[in-house]
Amino acid sequence: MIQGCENQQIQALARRAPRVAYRVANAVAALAEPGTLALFGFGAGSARPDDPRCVQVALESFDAPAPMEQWQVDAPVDYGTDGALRWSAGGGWLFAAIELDERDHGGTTATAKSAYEQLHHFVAARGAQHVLRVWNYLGAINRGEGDAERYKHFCDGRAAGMGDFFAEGFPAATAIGHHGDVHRLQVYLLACDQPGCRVENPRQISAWRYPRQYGRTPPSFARAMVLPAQDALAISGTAAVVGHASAHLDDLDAQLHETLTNLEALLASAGMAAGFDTQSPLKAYVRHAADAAYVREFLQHRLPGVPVLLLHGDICRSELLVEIDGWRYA
Ligand code: 3EB
Repeated sequence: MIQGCENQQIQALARRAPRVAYRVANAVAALAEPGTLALFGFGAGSARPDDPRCVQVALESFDAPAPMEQWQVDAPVDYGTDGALRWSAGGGWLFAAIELDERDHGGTTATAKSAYEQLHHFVAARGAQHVLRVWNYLGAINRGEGDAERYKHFCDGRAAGMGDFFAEGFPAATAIGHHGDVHRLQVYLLACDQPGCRVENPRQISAWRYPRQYGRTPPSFARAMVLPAQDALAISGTAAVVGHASAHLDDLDAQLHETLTNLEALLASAGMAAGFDTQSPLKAYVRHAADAAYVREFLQHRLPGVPVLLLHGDICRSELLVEIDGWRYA
């Protein structure tokens, strides 16, 4: 039994976790494969077929050719659009994505609020109401000092747009700064008709309890989420944060070690065996392009065989150089 999930009823027909893989493939062919729930391209040059299941993430990949990320479920998939939302659904799973331009909504806070309102109203009207995992990409995330930083405005708007939808607990999440059009906010999520189980990291203060120095509105996310069948852990963006403090300023190698220690602590907290494997894809967000080769070598050495997608992105605290998120299958 996974620690902290003792009260969760494991349903006889618990939903098997979507399979997540990185691959270099033809996008149209990948979309035609059975059960494709979502397909992600990375960077401005990535192909983006006009299909609601496709997202062109505004983060450049350090690999050429850039792999795509594909999510697949064991069921037929429906898909469509609903206003600014694009969605797909199958086998109890729901994918929803929204992209907004801050100039249309009156700034960073209002845009994040609108994105979250639209997503939560859409999800609330569907069978799959349990939002397990959210990804957020915004431009110039560290622009502005202190409370004026764009990330802080994003946190305000996200919390306002969520309302009480996450009163029982936040989803796992990632929030990263992209280098594309600064006005563009991208948010996408994975929801299910069955609940997951939130996991926190005993080495870290829960983000929603961060002290005031990190902003007016603490970040609204759980450190990880066990999926309904307890067959996978969705891991939030994880960096060299210990307690509430950023550790190892200006030391990439030490931040990487601390991040891996945090990832292992999360696996232990979820009651999972240690380590990552060839089935458990991770993403590493690297602030400085010049650090990409070091991060790649470090992870190849420490996590041999683990699929890692290296992306150029800014971590939401300006002193953090790298962040890792991803999936660990049981
Ligand atoms: C941290 O541990 C690093 O605002 O959704 C990680 C994952 C971080 C998600 C978010 C922020 C978010 O506080 C930052």
